[in-house]
Amino acid sequence: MSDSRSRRIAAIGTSVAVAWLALAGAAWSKPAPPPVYVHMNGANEFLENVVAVRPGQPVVFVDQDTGPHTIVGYDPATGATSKRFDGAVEGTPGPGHAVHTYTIRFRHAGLKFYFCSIHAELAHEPGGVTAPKKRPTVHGFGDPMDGLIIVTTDRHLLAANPATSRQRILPHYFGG
Ligand SMILES: [Cu+2]
Repeated sequence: MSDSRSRRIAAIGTSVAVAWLALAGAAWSKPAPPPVYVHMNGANEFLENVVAVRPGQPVVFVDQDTGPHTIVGYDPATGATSKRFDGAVEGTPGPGHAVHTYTIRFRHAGLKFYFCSIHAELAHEPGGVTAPKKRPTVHGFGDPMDGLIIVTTDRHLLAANPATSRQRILPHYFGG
């Protein structure tokens, strides 16, 4: 191969690479949706117990309690717990300390039910439905520690999230 020909091929290769990087850059620079945050403290509840997210959008569970919690997906129709949606977070001493978080994303639209297995337990109910109940030994306000993530592209549902779900740390929600 002549020198000029290999230079030409190298030049073509370079411009293809530049074009590819420009395209890839455009794809990368498309802003990813910010996470939706769900907070926990000593009240043993998920503060934003129903939130909507887009497919692929991260849901970040933030433990601002001094104690640990788990986040376990389940199917109300079968009572089966999820192997993939199965998180755990440690507590934190309080403001100014690191918080532990658990992040999950869902690829497809749907309803993702979950509960904290430390503070709630699944119970079979009439009609074949399984639902979390507060563990009798646990402090709380009578409600089980559970929640629902609606995975959707519906902008009305997405706009209905509570304001606190846009904030990673809630300054006044530590302890409880
Ligand atoms: Cu809990």
